[in-house]
Amino acid sequence: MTELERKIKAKIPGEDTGISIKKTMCDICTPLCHCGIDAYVKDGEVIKIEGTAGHPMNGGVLCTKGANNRAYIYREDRIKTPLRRTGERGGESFEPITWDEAYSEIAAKLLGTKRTYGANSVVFYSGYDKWYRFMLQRLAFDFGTINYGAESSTCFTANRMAWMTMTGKFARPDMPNAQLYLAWSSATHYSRFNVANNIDNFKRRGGKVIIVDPRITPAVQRCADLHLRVKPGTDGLLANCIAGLIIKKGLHDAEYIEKYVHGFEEYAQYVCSLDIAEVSRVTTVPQELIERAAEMIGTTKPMSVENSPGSLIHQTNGYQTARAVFALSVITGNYNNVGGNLPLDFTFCEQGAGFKTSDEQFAVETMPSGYENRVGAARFPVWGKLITQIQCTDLARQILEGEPYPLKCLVAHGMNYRMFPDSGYMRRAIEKLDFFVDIDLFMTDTARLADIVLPACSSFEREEFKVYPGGFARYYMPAIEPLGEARNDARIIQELCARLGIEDEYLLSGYRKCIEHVIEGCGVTVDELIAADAPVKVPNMMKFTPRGYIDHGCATPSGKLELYSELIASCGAGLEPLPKYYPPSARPSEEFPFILLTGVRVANVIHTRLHGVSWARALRPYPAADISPEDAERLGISAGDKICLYNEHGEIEVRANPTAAVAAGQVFMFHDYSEADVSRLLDRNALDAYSGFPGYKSAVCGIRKVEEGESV
Ligand SMILES: Nc1nc2c(c(=O)[nH]1)N[C@H]1C(S)=C(S)[C@@H](COP(=O)(O)OP(=O)(O)OC[C@H]3O[C@@H](n4cnc5c(=O)[nH]c(N)nc54)[C@H](O)[C@@H]3O)O[C@H]1N2
Ligand SMILES: Nc1nc2c(c(=O)[nH]1)N[C@H]1C(S)=C(S)[C@@H](COP(=O)(O)OP(=O)(O)OC[C@H]3O[C@@H](n4cnc5c(=O)[nH]c(N)nc54)[C@H](O)[C@@H]3O)O[C@H]1N2
Ligand code: SF4
Ligand SMILES: [Mo]
Repeated sequence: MTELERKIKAKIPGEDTGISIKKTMCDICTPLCHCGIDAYVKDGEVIKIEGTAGHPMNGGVLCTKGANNRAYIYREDRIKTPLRRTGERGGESFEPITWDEAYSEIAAKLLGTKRTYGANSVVFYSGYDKWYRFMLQRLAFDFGTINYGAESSTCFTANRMAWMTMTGKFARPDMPNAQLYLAWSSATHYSRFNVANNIDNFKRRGGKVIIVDPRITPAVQRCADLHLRVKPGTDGLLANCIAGLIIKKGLHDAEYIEKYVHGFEEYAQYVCSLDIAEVSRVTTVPQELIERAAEMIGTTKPMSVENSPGSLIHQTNGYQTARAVFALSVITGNYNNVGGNLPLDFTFCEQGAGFKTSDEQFAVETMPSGYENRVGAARFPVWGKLITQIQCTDLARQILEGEPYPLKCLVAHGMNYRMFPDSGYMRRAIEKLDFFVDIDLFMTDTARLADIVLPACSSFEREEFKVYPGGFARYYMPAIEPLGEARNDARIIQELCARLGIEDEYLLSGYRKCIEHVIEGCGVTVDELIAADAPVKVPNMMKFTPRGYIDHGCATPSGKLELYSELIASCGAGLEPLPKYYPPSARPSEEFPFILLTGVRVANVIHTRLHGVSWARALRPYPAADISPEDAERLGISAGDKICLYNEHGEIEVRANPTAAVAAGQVFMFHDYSEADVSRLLDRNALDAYSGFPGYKSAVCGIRKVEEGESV
């Protein structure tokens, strides 16, 4: 081997080896992370990746999922050209077409449908990716439809709604200045490694940590001073009971409450009426631990509270639970104070980077009239009042029933029907559509239902604006050319805008110009960000003054922090203005004795994205349900045995993974496996009446061992 061959084999960058390092980012998981990546590129191909050293998010590290980026972007089922379906919906028959043909067909169909059924019969949708959404929502509104929605109908937004109901804004924990961190559920070492780092650092500098989680998670093992191992779905009762104890002991902040809080008396009356012995029985948390939690929360100041983006609010009582949890920050006077929870004005894509962008305003500027009639807004009135999107958990119903008005076309960026409860129901709805366009990187089971499939780009193939905590902004340039004829979503939106004859000067001028517009006033330009080729500290940061927000009057109906919500009261009968507890929709029975928690995160996969990537798969080679060792023993089940999870909605075959992390009577099963789709076991009507969020964790099932030779 020559010296040069050796250097190429070692992937050493240089002119002689033809290997260069391009700075890009990982978008496999949430925009809360989007870690920096050094992509080693040779002949237009990524041959190696590393975390970017010194990056404000990941500082050189990649997580288990991010390490799969090469395999992910080069997944075998990448779509390389626009496709037109030629056979049955859901089948394999597609023919390649040109972009021009694809756009002509889409524009003709959308405009024709608009003429016949009205613009509202066309729905625009975004799956988990978020970076182009501010343009997509605007395109939908420009087109004239009120129906734009996203995966956010099931993710995080109910937390945002809970904070908004009480304070008028979202709030973030001020962990660097807190003494006590109350983590209402925490599996962040699997789901959000930046938050995991925050907890580890917090603990290292001597902070106290309370974690409320039914499982023993890595955060519990590493950091918890107190672990409340709550029965899933009973958290609202626990939080309210703790509030009652704080008030009864006089540990609440009476001066703060007097000045800033609306509805304290009604709230105090309710929470003080809860009987701790009964609460202990229902929640399974020992009485002395509930008392210790109340003592710690009432006396350790300042306290920051946080709940995870996808567990509490995946219960059918999740929104009220989140309100009950956040109320603890208010009654102790921690809200809007240093080390407590700080009101947050979002930076680009709902991030907390500390400077102001105008993307949310940009998205809704062209909103058509009649917006109150968007999908799901009447069925879930609190959602309808607070969130400027459709509630997608009502989408399949409206497509299938055509009530109150028909929905005929769906243009989706990254649709995944399996993410919805009773996933077959959403699949049937899509099958009924007159016209379905899916824009995705991969030929997924959902894309196979589409009339036209458009190939999208990965984060390595596009330019993208990103913000990071601490006031950082970054403008990534493509590391490689798009694969095949793939185009990035923002370009597709721009081109579709033109083909639909929409005169929107921003959308028509493209992504970069739109970003320039939404970061006006930040004190930095896109050109400067591109030239820096590294995260830049933005000059014009928002200022924080303790109690500054509440002193000027909150953006709530009363102008105060509302424990009694006037917004909910205005929604009419059946909804409760106090954050009162009600039990989750499903209760274990003799027939289905286990609580089934679907989608609780595991370290190696994320939604649909990595199930088919062999590296990721190797860590959990088959769909597996986590159960307690006691239950496994009782049922004669050993690790790796085939078991069947069943309930009245169906059954799936998985492998057993007994683990002491799980308490008896509970089953944890990750979602989106095509061969074992746990969302089929969910009730499509088990939805939170306030937020419309699905009860992904409010289900029950039975477990049966699958005998040799039997198939489920
Ligand atoms: N049972 C159960 N179901 C759940 C959950 C649960 O806990 N349990 N969690 C819910 C939550 S919190 C969420 S966020 C959702 C996940 O939401 P989903 O939208 O289901 O998430 P993904 O599968 O990651 O992405 C959807 C599609 O987008 C494609 N995609 C990736 N990048 C891009 C891109 O840049 N452009 C385009 N056009 N497409 C792209 C992917 O290939 C994929 O096919 O699932 C929800 N569903
Ligand atoms: N590896 C991986 N990471 C991900 C994702 C992924 O699919 N895979 N998805 C991303 C997305 S879209 C999201 S929304 C986030 C979600 O992020 P998280 O909300 O952190 O995720 P989960 O693991 O679903 O839930 C966290 C914890 O909630 C606990 N829990 C479940 N039900 C209850 C309950 O009723 N009460 C209490 N107190 N705790 C409960 C679980 O035991 C778990 O330990 O993760 C993101 N990160
Ligand atoms: S998947 Fe991992 S590496 Fe990628 S952005 Fe998320 S945390 Fe970072
Ligand atoms: Mo999510």
